[in-house]
Amino acid sequence: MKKGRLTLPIPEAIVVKLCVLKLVLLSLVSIVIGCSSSNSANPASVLIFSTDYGLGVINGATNGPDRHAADTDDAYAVTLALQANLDIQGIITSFGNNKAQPSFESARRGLAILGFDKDILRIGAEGFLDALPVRFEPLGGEPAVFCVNDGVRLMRDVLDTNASGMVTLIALGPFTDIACLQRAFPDSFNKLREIVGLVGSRDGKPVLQGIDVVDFNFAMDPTALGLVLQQTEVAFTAIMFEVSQFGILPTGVIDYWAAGGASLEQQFYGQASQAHAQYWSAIFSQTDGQALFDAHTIFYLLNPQLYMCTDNMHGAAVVGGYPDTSAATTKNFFTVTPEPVQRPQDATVYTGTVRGCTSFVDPDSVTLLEESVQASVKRYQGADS
Ligand SMILES: [Ca+2]
Repeated sequence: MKKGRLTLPIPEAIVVKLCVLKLVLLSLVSIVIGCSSSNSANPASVLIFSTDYGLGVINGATNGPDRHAADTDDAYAVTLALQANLDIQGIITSFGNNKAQPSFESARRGLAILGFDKDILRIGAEGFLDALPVRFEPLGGEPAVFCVNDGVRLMRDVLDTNASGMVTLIALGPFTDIACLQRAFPDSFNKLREIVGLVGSRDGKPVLQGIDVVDFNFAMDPTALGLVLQQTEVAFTAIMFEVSQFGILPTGVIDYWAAGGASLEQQFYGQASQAHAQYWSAIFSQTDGQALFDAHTIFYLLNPQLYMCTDNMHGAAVVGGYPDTSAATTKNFFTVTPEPVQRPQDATVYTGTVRGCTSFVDPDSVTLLEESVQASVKRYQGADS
């Protein structure tokens, strides 16, 4: 049974996200080696990030209304990909951890300090699909679908200029733009090699350190996830809560970086990570620092052998109401199970087949993830170096 439901003095604080459950407090400040890109399952692949990047955004979390800082884990997924010299051709920022525009600015800053200045940042969805029931009269080749934006168009262009099966889409935020891509440009969408998303749990009701939390990337736009789930052309790997809850960027490292660290890059990433880490540490007493959960997607891409994954699992997105990020009131649940589960009658249910990753093969992999993230904050050297 679940126990210890979060009761905090401010109502919005109940909105918490999938996060870490590492019981061992890490205080080492040592800089350690990262994982080698030679472990990559497909080092030649092209990446697109769909992300609610929030590094350094210190207020307006959860798409605006919450006063606290935005999550910073998306940034560490990107630094892991840069460290491995993966070919990133699109970074689409959406609502989620914050609004889409601040998310874009956050990503621009986070990449600029690393010396990454490719023109691949675009603004994506400002809100969940059902909130924007606008359609257009057809215009030539333009789709009549309401959701298309600069981010979706860049995703289409990247897919259209690369060979089929070359592009992997890393889903780190609400699935709104991904669902839009599938709706508006299905031929482009179907060229995807794979979607690797930070989403899903076995029972759809994750509990972290005794606190009920929500599957944030699903909860922000349940219908969008459902639409992506039910399509059958593109493989979908879900890095699930059961494993993504592990791994942390310790407060000791963040504070060391913020005080100057070993480089200007570390200093910025430390300073930009402090506010959310402090918010997080105040809620989850068994950990101290920033949860790394989005970073798991790239760590998985680079080190698939470290994850326990099962093909052909049954995904079911139960959508019983509007998007709701409160674990206490939500009627939306995304389950990934070896066998089909009972579906409620009073909800829309989207189903599909996914590869579900639920644990590490070795507990030491958590440490390797943490070390890799810490080592990844450094000046970008370019994909050809
Ligand atoms: Ca995210």
